[in-house]
Amino acid sequence: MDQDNSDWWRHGIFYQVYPRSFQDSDGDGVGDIRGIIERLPYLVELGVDAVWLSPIFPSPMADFGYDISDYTGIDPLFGTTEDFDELIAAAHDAGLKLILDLVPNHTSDQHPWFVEARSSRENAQRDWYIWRDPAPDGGPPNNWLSEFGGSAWTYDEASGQYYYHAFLAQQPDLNWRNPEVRAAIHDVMRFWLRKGVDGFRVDVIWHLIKDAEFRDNPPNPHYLEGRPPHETLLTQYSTDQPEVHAVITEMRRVTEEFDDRVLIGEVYLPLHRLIAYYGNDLRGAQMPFNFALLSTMWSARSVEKIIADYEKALPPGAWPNWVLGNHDRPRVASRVGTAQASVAAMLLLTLRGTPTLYYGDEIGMRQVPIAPNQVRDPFEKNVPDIGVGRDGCRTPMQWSAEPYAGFSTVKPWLPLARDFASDNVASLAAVPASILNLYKALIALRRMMPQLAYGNYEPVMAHGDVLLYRRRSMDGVAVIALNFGAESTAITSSAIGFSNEILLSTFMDREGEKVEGMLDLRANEGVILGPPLRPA
Ligand code: TEU
Repeated sequence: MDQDNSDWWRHGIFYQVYPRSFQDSDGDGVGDIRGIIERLPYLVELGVDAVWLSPIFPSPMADFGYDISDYTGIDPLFGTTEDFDELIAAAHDAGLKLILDLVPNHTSDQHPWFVEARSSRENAQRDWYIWRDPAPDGGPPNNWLSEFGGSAWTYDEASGQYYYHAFLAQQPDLNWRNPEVRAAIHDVMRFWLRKGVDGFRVDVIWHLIKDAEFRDNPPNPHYLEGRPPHETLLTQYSTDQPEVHAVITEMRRVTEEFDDRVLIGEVYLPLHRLIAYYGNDLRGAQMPFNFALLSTMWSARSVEKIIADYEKALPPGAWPNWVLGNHDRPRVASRVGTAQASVAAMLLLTLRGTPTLYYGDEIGMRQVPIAPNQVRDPFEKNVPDIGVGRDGCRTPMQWSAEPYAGFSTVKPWLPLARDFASDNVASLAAVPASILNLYKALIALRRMMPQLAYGNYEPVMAHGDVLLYRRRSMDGVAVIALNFGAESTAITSSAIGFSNEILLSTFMDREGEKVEGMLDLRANEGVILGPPLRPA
């Protein structure tokens, strides 16, 4: 199938780099841009197409870069503007697209815009943020809660008003009802797009517009004891307002002033609300992130249901996408277990829709235990001891058995996994059936078989621990059989449909095996079947 270049994000495989933890090049224990440049050959070898960087802009780092004080600069911790320009050029030379994190919902409280806005009620930029008078009792203007603990309103003594922050008090929300704010962020987008950036992952895009009347949020009847306190309320009035879609369409238009760019939206919402983020006539985000796999029960049946519901809910023409991990959620290898991490990899890379990999998942990195005195995440600091900490999934990439895992020459900002001496890129690359080599093989197969990238998704069955589906296009059919269980099992070939051979097993030892009559699956095994591949 011929695809023009504008389609790259549909067939491409995305890879999220958390810059603080990818590669330190200057010996300060924190990853940086030059480190990423050094590691581009690794990403090329892995076979991914696009790299998304979590924020690298100047920031007081109260939320590790999601509190930006200058949208068009580079934080010295990560390098210089020249380093960044070199990164874009090197990525493009290597055939990789580069996606930046756009954080338009809030700035740092140190951003000059907020410093201005805060300076007085009369300041011309006052309305760039969300200011409200105190309630009659002097308390916050309404009951909205910060995701990171406590009220979402902070009182500003000097001007006698509260400002709104969905996250930390150091992250005041911008007022997206103000056209000047929109124009300012559009210019930020143009600044990076002109430099050649291939698109944005837009942080908390469903938060941008809040209720015009600032009504109280209702209680959450499904609140579970032990969950973070902000979940005691629904976010009915503080997020996901109908007017947000016009705002996103404007952002989309800005990306379309340039060729072949992509807009990805971070959206944590139930499916029926999520799909609205494709926009009317698909004029919203091309890819509102689909996080369903992050929170599902890991069983054949619940995963099949997620796929079926998502496929059914997608608006006509909307392109699907799938995510197994990110810098906010526990590592997939810890959620589903090491044995199932390979099955999860095969699932991610054989589903219909663009996959986004999270750095380190390809070497099976697990949550790293964080001792109380090692906690860096402000969420964990503000809402301690209930397991919300995000440090454990943000630990340094394990490159080799060298000191500090080849990530740095000094003690890194977060602890390394204790098993890094055995579980690292260098050692796993040398083990033929390692998870790293499985990822490479899956990515290569997806590239060789257009039906895996573009084919229809056809459910076959979810029975016991087995999930079976087909991907079909004009190029042919692929059958995927995944065993979610720790026992071996067998599937009759009538379920598979036709005689095939095994193209790849998660154990990487059955390629070329003919399947007639029965397909045996070992415990925790997944296989891809199809017509024999013609040698390239
Ligand atoms: O995350 C938004 C978001 O939904 C998180 O608040 C999530 O619920 C939380 O991390 C618990 O898993 C984005 C960024 O990805 C996150 O790193 C930032 O801290 C947050 O926005 C604020 O910018």
